[in-house]
Order: sequence, then structure tokens, then C-alpha cells
Amino acid sequence: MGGKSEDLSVGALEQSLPAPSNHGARARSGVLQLFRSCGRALGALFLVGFVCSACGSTADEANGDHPCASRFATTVEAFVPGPGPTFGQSDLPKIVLGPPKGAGAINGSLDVVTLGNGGSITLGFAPSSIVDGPGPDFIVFENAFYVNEDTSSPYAELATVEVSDDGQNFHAFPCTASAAPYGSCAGWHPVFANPDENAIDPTDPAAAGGDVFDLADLGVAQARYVRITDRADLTGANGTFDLDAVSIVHAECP
Ligand SMILES: [Ca+2]
Ligand SMILES: [Ca+2]
Repeated sequence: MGGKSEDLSVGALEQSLPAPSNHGARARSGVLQLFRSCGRALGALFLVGFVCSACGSTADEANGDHPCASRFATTVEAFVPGPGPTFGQSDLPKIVLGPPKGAGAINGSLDVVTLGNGGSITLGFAPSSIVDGPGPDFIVFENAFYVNEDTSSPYAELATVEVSDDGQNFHAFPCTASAAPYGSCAGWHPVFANPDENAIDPTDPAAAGGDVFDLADLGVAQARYVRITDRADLTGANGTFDLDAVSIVHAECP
């Protein structure tokens, strides 16, 4: 964005330059031209400096959030696998840290860890915290997809999501649905963001895909931990939750 603004600024300055009018005036014009060129160069530098003084600004700051360096899980605080599949578990913790690797509406990512039936995982986000801002505050990415592209029929693998600010006291988003739509369960929205393959912002709840959560629904102002627990009452082929990543929409950091 900064580069593009620079080019536009310099281009606008170039257009305001008058061309030399005749040979007699060429020498004088040459000196003048030099001053003008220097002036333009300084002006361009000033403009570039002005434009780039805003380069550090982000939509986060406009929303009153901090532009935190990390917007994804940075630690696995606990992992308690349930019985059943063990896919991805040997790749912990890194397989759930950082951004998601979404595979789109009709495919599920394989860059995931399965929790096993009733298994749970607790993620930390230090030095960032999730804070309650307007709308969704964080996004949980599973590898759900739409069967036959039917958006009313997600291949869902459900889990309950809880948040905590001290790592001891957790508050749960209720997850009890047994048929779509699955309310505030995680594991039923396809994932589109994949920084390896596209430019979709994994922290944009309107574009990233995944399951979005709003701290305001629980009356919680801030959370530093997210615990995800597979629904033990759901078993079978799609009975175990597969975690790809968690991103922070509204972040705060030291
Ligand atoms: Ca919120
Ligand atoms: Ca289950």
C-alpha cells in the first residue's frame, strides 16, 4: 500500500512540471529546472515521508485496538486427547500455532490435529490478549466443508469453546445443537484464509471463514486462553473435532 501511494504522489508532482519553452531560455531554464527538480525531489520526499508516517496505522488502531505482532495462538497450554483418531498429534504444538491453512468451501484442510472423542486443547496467545470489541473477537478454524456445495449441509465436527483470562476459570459458549445450524459450536464453517495460498485476512471475520466468537455473548471483557473440547456425545466418522488454528480479531498487547 505504501509503495503504491508513493508512486501516485511522485506521478502527480511530475505532471505539474512545465516544459522548457525555447532554446534562448534553455540555460536559465536549466538552472531553474535544477532548483525545481530539487524542490520537487524535496517535495516528493516530504510527501513520501508524510504518506509513510501513516504506514504503521491499521484498521485495528482505527477500531481502538493495538496492532499486535501476534494474532494467533502462540502456545499449547494443555492437550488431553480423547480415544479414537490421532491424526496430527505428533506435530503438536506447531500444527495449531500461527495462521490457518484453509482449503475452501468444499475441501477440508489436512493441516490439523484431531482431538479424539471428548479430547481437549488449551491455547495461549501471549503476549496478545483477546478483547471484546465490536462483533466477533476471535475465530476458531476447523476443517469443515459443505457437502455437495450445500451451505445448509456442513460436514461438521463439533466442539465446545471456552475462554479464560487467568487460565483457571473458563467460560463456555454453549454447544448443544444436534442438527445444523450448530449455533455457537466450533467446527461447522469452512475455512477460506490460507496465507500460503491466498490474500484473505485470517483475522477478518467477514472473509476468513471458520467459526466466530464474541466475548460480549459471555459478558467477558478479555481472554488470554481458549480451550476447545470435542463433543463426547457425537461419535462416528465426523465425531472428532480437527483443529487448524485460532485467530484474534480484536487484540490487545503490551
Ligand atoms: Ca465482541
Ligand atoms: Ca466427538
